[in-house]
Amino acid sequence: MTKRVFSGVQPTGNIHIGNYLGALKQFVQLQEDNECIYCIVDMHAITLPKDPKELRKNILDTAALYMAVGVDPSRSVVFVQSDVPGHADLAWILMCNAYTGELSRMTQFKDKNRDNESAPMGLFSYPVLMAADILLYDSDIVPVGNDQKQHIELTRDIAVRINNKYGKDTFVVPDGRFLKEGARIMALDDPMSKMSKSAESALSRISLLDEAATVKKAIMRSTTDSDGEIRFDAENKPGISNLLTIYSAFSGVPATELERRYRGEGYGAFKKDLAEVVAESLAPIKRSYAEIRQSEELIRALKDGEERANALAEKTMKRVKERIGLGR
Ligand code: AQP
Repeated sequence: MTKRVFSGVQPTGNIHIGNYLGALKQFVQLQEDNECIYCIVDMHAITLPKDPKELRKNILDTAALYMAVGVDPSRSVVFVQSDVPGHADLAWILMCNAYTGELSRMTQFKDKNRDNESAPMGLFSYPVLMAADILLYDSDIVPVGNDQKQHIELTRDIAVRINNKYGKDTFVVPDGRFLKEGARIMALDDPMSKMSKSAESALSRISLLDEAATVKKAIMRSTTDSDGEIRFDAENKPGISNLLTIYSAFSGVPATELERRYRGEGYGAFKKDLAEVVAESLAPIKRSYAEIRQSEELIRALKDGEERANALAEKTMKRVKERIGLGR
């Protein structure tokens, strides 16, 4: 049975292989048999200050990257979040049904806020906006990386809470979809932290548009350990295990087979091959991105996506407002 799929990425620049392997790769696979809605979540990007010109450029860059990795706007709805007023509308309704206690427990808020009393309210409440993004489209499945597990749980909790109050079919209760491999790619220079767009060191990540030389530099300098054995052991050998995950995800060769292939080889040879595998996988994405980013088709696709997304969102908002008693 066809399912409704929703997901999004923030247009905060530097879309990296973690975003790709955890989320974007799933976007492409899922469009084969599902009705997919993929959003560039620009309203999430302003929870921390952003240069307006850069933000607008990043929105188009992100949309072009969606298409460059294989998201097809003639099959999937591809649009920009702020083009659909329903997201903010629904977020307010959900906020009135979310608890400050549960939001205070969100680890991403705790990580970014670090007890700062002048942290923007948006940084505190954005998980509710994310819940609105998902519930607005009656989504069944949300393909995301592991770092979003807590937010998906919150979305489910809020949906169930509102369904209990206003009728059980007010919202579809969605499920997260996390890949076995690639759901949590770690930083190359610190395999105990997840790879992130906003990390200060550029050597911590590989961005999808990086040149082959940059990819090689980041991989060759990545943190490993001193025992020299190429073996998957996330707990005791997080660096080499992360590299094995990346190698396996890009090449399709299971980690156990890679362990066998590289038995007795040094980390240097392994890293050199991995750099080639990653650079070769990124090359067609980069080529396709360069074409799409300049084409009129990009703007046309986003305009079409805006219309299709608004039509779906308006239907949900009408139902939800009726249930809650809003309007005349
Ligand atoms: N390291 C990761 N491994 C696997 N998946 C990841 N995702 C993020 N980092 C990893 C997944 O990518 C999708 C888009 O993420 P996002 O743009 O919404 O922001 P994020 O999760 O906050 O990602 P970043 O890269 O760490 O950004 P910043 O530094 O701006 O906070 C999501 O599905 C996410 O799970």
